[in-house]
Amino acid sequence: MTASYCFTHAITRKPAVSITAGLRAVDIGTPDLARMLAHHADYIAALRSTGAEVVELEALEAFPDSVFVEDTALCLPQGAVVMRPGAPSRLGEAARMAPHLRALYADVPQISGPDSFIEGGDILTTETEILVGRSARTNAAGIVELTALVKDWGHTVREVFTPPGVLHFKTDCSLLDAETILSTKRLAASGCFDGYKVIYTAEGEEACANTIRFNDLVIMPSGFAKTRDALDAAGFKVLEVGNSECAKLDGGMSCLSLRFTPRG
Ligand code: CIR
Repeated sequence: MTASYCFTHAITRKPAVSITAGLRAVDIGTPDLARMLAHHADYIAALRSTGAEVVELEALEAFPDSVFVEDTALCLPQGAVVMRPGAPSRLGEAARMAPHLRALYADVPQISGPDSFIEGGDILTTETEILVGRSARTNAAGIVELTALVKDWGHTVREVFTPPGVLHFKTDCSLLDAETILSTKRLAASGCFDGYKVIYTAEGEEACANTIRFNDLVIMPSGFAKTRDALDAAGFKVLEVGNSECAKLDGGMSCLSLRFTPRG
């Protein structure tokens, strides 16, 4: 059973021209749309190379950050939960994703409490657990609601914490296989991965913690040679994709897709 990283489907959304107005913690430059589109095409090709079906959605100009589709839903085999993003400019993205999930899933509940906020970037799903990091975007009410919605779906929801100053829980970690997590030292220090095997990002390469295990590949941002070599040495099949433009908006590999195997 490797449902946590073997997938038949992914959904992506084309970057909008308005991406230059995307949210960022620190302004380190305006993203170059042409370069971002080229990286995005490489990313989709990587997903498809594993045999998965990739649904490419049209750009949404009204939502500058809408390329980061991961934040709009949590997809499990039993159903997909539509999130309620905590960033006000992103709240409407979730409703734009819901019909595409309903086309593939029979069960698509949504987080609906007016005070509940939760973004997919704060959720790491393993074979048995759904770890949800409280953050500036995800609050306790959102986690309580999610817990109730997925209670019969076979995973335990565990609330964890996103380090201060870090956008999302998964900014600092990713699942590599059923028992192995790639993590920054600052995140793992909280003990949230006790019981899992942890591979640490190399010193100074914390920015590559957000990778994805997608079928046989670990897809990671290019430019982090020491961590890449460590993953390689650990036996993972690593593929690097350029991420310089999304990184200007605090986006990494997981943010760019929803990955799932719908059960119907
Ligand atoms: C944001 O601040 O919401 C976007 N600029 C980046 C979202 C990245 N998403 C993710 O890590 N799941």
